[in-house]
Amino acid sequence: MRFLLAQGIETASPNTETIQESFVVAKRFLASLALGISTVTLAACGQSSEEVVEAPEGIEGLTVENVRMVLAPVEGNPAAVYLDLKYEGDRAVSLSRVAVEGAESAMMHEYGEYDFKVQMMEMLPVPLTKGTEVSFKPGDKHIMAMGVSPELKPGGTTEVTLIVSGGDKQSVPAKIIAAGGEREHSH
Ligand SMILES: [Cu+2]
Repeated sequence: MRFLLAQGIETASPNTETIQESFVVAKRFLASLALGISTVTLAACGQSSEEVVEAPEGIEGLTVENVRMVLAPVEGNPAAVYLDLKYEGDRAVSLSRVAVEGAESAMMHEYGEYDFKVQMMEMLPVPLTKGTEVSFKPGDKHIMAMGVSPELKPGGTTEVTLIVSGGDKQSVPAKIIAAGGEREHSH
């Protein structure tokens, strides 16, 4: 500060108050920088799979039934998972992510009109409030599982995990059904 204001006047005595002030400002600036960095880190953590693994098991008030995975006619193509869920929890949450054991990735899809055609699109998180009932069914909402392991065979079971806002999750067994066993998932 002194150097900027004094314009080369050598006689100006060091103003310790000003120096301390700038020091405080600098510290605040650093603190806000640090805050910015930690916010970014937290946001990144929200996306990590570690969080899913560490999240507590079970979502209070959530019932998931009739869970089945319909394999694609061609091995390795995406499979569709259907289920019926009911939420009776007091805390409003939203179903934001899904995972399917034996699949490299999974996402929630629904059909909607886009570009004058009815097609599949990624689904927004599903709000769950007390009394919510949602059916994931053929031609409607579904979970799409990509990179399905050939070890998942009709007649077997796998595990589907639903994850809500805040990281709570619930895993349920899913029956594996051959393509054509139920109306297929078309891509
Ligand atoms: Cu789909």
